[in-house]
Amino acid sequence: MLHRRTLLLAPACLAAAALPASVRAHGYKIGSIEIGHPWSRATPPTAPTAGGFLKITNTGTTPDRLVSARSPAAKSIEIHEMKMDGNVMRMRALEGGLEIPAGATVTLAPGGYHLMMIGLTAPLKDDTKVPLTLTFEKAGSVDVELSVGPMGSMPKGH
Ligand SMILES: [Cu+2]
Repeated sequence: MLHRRTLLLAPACLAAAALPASVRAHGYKIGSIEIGHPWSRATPPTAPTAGGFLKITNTGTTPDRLVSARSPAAKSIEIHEMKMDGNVMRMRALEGGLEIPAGATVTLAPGGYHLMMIGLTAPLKDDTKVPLTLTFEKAGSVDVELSVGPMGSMPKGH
């Protein structure tokens, strides 16, 4: 009887062991839109802004558009583009949002497109999560969490 009980428990243990892996993958989905690994960086105590980075994939057959983002961690969030203007790097807000073409992945990363969290309510701390709501023109709104990494952290390749 004892042996049998052990066997019955095993699948539950396996399921529990598998859970952290899916949490680590850190992805979200709404309609045809998939959000991969949203992240940010810890900020110094007086920093007024922070960047938000993620991958957005449109698995559908029509284009969609990231139109807005909000978070309790910031007064407002703008969608920014970074571009070389001569030899000066400039940021500008994308007023109409960011288009996600059908079948494409758009990456928001340091040095390119990013979310600009403006008016932080508190400094972002390493190894915490920041709630974020993304709104797409067609797919609607999805709640995600930004994983906060160490100050100045960069994705591989930078
Ligand atoms: Cu910016």
